[in-house]
Amino acid sequence: MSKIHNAFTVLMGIPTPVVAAPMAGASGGALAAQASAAGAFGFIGAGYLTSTGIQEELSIARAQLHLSETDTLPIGVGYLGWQLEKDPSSAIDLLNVALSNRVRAIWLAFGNNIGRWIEYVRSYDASSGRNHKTLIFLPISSVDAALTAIHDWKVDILVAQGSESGGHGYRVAPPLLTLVPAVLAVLPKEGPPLLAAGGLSTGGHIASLLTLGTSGVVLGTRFLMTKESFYNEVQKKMLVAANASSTVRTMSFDLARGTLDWPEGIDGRAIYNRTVKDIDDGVDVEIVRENWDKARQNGDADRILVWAGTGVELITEIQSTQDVVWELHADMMKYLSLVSALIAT
Ligand SMILES: Cc1cc2nc3c(=O)[nH]c(=O)nc-3n(C[C@H](O)[C@H](O)[C@H](O)COP(=O)(O)O)c2cc1C
Ligand SMILES: *[C@@H]1O[C@H](CO)[C@@H](O)[C@H](O)[C@H]1NC(C)=O
Ligand SMILES: CC(=O)N[C@H]1CO[C@H](CO)[C@@H](O)[C@@H]1O
Repeated sequence: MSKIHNAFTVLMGIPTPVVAAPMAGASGGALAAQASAAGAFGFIGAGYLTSTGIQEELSIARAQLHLSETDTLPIGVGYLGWQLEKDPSSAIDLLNVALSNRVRAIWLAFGNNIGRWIEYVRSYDASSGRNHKTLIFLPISSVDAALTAIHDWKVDILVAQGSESGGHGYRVAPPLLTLVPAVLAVLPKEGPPLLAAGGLSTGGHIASLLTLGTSGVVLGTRFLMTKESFYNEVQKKMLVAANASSTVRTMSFDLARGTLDWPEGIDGRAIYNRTVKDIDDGVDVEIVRENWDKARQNGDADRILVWAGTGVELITEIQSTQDVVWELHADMMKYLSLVSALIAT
């Protein structure tokens, strides 16, 4: 199999410049392990998990990858900054689970104090007897945020997250085709590698983002639509049926489920349904909350929460994670050769 050779794939030691995004409540050890086993790089979404829950997912990944207790784990763990910031002493426990498992990478997002967690990861790696570097992935949605990540925090991999993205992100994020060139214009020659996230579903998408100058891509929604994701049958059915007009950026579901500690300026892209309509129509939040909770127990598509990016329209089946990575790789290669064949000599 031919592979992609660039700063990102060389740094990670992988053939396919694709990352399966950390997805709170959706990506666990099986999804992460299968993505990495197929030649991409997978993340566990630690989001709302306890340290015991994170350890369970890491053990699943370790078993599926046939690795011993002391081997480096070729997957990452993604944390929500605001969850860590709720209780800094348990935050250390949450981070230590991943660090003591020697994961290859940690993803930090959506906090007011991200620099503090980056410093903690670096100090853990610097402790005596440890011979392991944990790569720091950081999503950004503006040039200002990119400059802080590059110069103040010296992150290892930068992720440009466009407004097309499923799940949480910055309400005022520009579309990817605007954000990526703007960030590339301020990116120093010596890195960090830049990845693109948001609305990407196909190998053609990946080829076009590589052509634009990124070193790889991050896909969430495409991996949500796999056998390994934690979404249930009703949610997966909704994803299969959804089109590009089905998603909206909203705070309705956070209001309904009571997750309101996100930093300023964040909302999330999800499939539009009655929960969104009720909030837009000014229905009392307590009533929306009760209805949402009932719907969640009954699997009622008219009100449940399904995060999804705009690229959801293009995917109409649930596949295994490995099949998704292989298909993306083969299609990406096909598009890249088509593009190079355009040049007349
Ligand atoms: C169900 C779901 C959960 C997500 N959870 C997280 C998370 O915990 N942390 C995070 O930084 N991003 C999270 N994201 C956003 C992803 O990191 C990524 O930026 C996004 O999925 C890319 O857009 P796409 O879904 O259109 O591929 C989530 C996305 C989805 C769809
Ligand atoms: C897209 O899906 C929405 C429901 O999510 C539906 O109302 C609309 O008709 C669909 N559009 C097309 C072109 O299929
Ligand atoms: C009011 C409204 O738009 N309801 C929609 C909620 O989502 C389901 C599943 O996608 C649709 O079938 C409803 O029409």
